[in-house]
Amino acid sequence: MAASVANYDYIVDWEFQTDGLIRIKVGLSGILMVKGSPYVNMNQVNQQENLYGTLLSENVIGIIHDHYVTFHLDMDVDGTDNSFVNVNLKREQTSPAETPRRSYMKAVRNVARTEKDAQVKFKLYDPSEFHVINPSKKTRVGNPVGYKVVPAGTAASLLDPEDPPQKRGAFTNNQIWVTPYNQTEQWAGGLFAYQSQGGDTLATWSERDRPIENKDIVLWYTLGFHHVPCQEDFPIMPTVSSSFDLKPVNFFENNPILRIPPNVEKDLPNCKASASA
Ligand SMILES: *[C@@H]1O[C@H](CO)[C@@H](O)[C@H](O)[C@H]1NC(C)=O
Ligand SMILES: [Cu+2]
Repeated sequence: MAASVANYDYIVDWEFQTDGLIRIKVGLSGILMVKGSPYVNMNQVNQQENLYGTLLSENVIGIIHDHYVTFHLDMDVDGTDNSFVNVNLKREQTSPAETPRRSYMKAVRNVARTEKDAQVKFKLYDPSEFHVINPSKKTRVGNPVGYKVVPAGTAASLLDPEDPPQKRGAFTNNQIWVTPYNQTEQWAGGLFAYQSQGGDTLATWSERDRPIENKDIVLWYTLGFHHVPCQEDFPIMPTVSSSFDLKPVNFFENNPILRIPPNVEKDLPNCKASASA
């Protein structure tokens, strides 16, 4: 799907792979937001002066900004009643003289009971996996079936939380949120985003801290991009892309692509130029 939103085009691809992985890709292209400037060359700009952007061409500055795309993922893993599990990786310290090793790793599973347990900010040095499981469906060896959200490149807002645009866009305050399914809570920015003072956003809904364990839940994932424009972005931008994955985690009994027949030419869509001639 391609959505034209103001000066940008957002290309959203959903790839359904044979191993059960779903890759969601977002590509940004379009025309930069620019401001006019008296400058025609950087040698006119005083060292002390901040342009809040980049001089892209004579008298044209591309301003620094960011982009957020929030996904409303109405997860139903093997049924509607699911739980969100933060699988937190921790360092385990060994005792002195026990072993030459000093440390190893363990995974601590925290099942989110209410909405506030599922407000997630990403931290490289306190890593987690983010699983959506069906607690009442188990594999042969007894693991709950699940799918995990696997983040890739993303960005978090630098604005002051009380800044009006940030209150309006408060759904970017966390990268992951989980809410109980509610038909009227469909758009992260609320129903009237342009007039909003932040009273009807994902952030205000989540503050109600409703129960989300073993319920019909919605996982919200926000993909962000900071954009410091450069000359190559002008006058029209080459595509900037990022993605995230939904990946099976103990959903299948073993690797699901084993023993599936290989693709042969007759199975593939016929896209040859000669076919349409
Ligand atoms: C559903 O969402 C609307 C809008 O946020 C809210 O007024 C209502 O209380 C919610 N219902 C439940 C059961 O949480
Ligand atoms: Cu941009």
